[in-house]
Amino acid sequence: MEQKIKIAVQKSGRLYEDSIKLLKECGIGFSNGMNKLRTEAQNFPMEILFLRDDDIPQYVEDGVADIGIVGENILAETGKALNLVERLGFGKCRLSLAVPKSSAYEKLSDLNGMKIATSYSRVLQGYLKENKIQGEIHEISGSVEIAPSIGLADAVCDLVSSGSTLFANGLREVETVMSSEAVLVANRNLGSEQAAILDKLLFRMRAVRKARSNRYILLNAPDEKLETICNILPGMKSPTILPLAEKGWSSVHSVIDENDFWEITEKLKENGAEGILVVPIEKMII
Ligand code: PRT
Ligand code: ZN
Repeated sequence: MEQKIKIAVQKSGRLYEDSIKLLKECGIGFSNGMNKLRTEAQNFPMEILFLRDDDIPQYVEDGVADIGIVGENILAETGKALNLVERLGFGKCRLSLAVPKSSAYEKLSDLNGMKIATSYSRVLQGYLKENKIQGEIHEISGSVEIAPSIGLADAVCDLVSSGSTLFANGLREVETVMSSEAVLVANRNLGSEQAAILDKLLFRMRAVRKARSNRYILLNAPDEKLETICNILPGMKSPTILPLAEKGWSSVHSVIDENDFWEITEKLKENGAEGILVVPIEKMII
């Protein structure tokens, strides 16, 4: 029988859509109808298991799944022995400490003696120990943000992305305990066939992610400005230069990082570039 890799992804929730989108952009076709617990890819040796995020590290450690997509916060909290294969750039958030707005909190040592409510007691315990703080941890499984207002705790340690939940509950974010994003994890003892499939998957994931953060740029430039313009453009190797029908002008093509987009296009314009076009890239193999 053909060997497959089993990947565990979140069944529903904040990581679900981006996980599915990433697999689909890797060219992996599968149906993921409601309430399905597992499905087989049609054109890639992969079986997809849909699970609660909290259970994913355990399943991967036990080898029920070979690999999984999970938040670093969950990985750290479950403390399972897994390989972190790749950061995936979505599901970004931070695990932070927050206190009521009225609190006199100024510095970390003010946490000494405080009751802190959290669902992340392992991570918090490590953080307090590292910083030599004696805090009292109250493990609760949900709605951590209401703990101070009902008198259950003096502070909370919870996940934050926009910060609006903390704000709505009259809390002030004071320290970041850890930053987190979705990561691809793998069992430490993958079979050689699964390891080879994982390599293929990684190759595709990197091509997809690289393409997402890059743009293809085309512009026209007078020939006497070509050298300056080529120096502004990073390019994969060097820009492509094609002569235009109009004498003394060339078309220049290159790839730029999305983050440098405005800076680069401004410089290009200042240096005589015209007709600048920027287009998305679907896949990028380098
Ligand atoms: O059902 P299952 O157990 O699988 O899902 P879940 O409900 O436990 O997790 P889910 O879907 O809420 O989150 C999955 C993962 O998404 C987390 O483990 C994080 O890695 C990541 N993530 C990214 C977040 C957030 N951003 C986030 N904002 N997880 C939770 N939140 C919470 C936050 O704690 C706050 O209460 O969302 C609320 C809104 O955040 P603000 O700061 O934008 O107001
Ligand atoms: Zn969960």
